[in-house]
Amino acid sequence: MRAFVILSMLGALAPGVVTAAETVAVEIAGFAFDPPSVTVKQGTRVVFVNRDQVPHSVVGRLGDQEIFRSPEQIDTDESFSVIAKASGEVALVCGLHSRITGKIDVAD
Ligand SMILES: [Cu+2]
Repeated sequence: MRAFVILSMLGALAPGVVTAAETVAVEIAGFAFDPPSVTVKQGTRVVFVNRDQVPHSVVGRLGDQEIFRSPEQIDTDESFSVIAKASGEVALVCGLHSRITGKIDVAD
């Protein structure tokens, strides 16, 4: 089961209608997720925004399963969104810089 729905890529809406109850922003700035850890309710849209002058990407894993992956490069001031559809602790990592890590806790 996919725990997240990829809502948009680089600002373009994905096919299908997906509604989010709330939106939480996570920036990638100074080679770190900011905030590094967020707790959200199911149905929340999480928007990742790259504030660095180099590209980043975002990969989400639940346990050893990859549940979402952004385009290979999110450029400066571009964003990528997912909607949390299931509960659990999602580990985040930049696909280009493995030292950039974070977490989304999706509460029931
Ligand atoms: Cu990166």
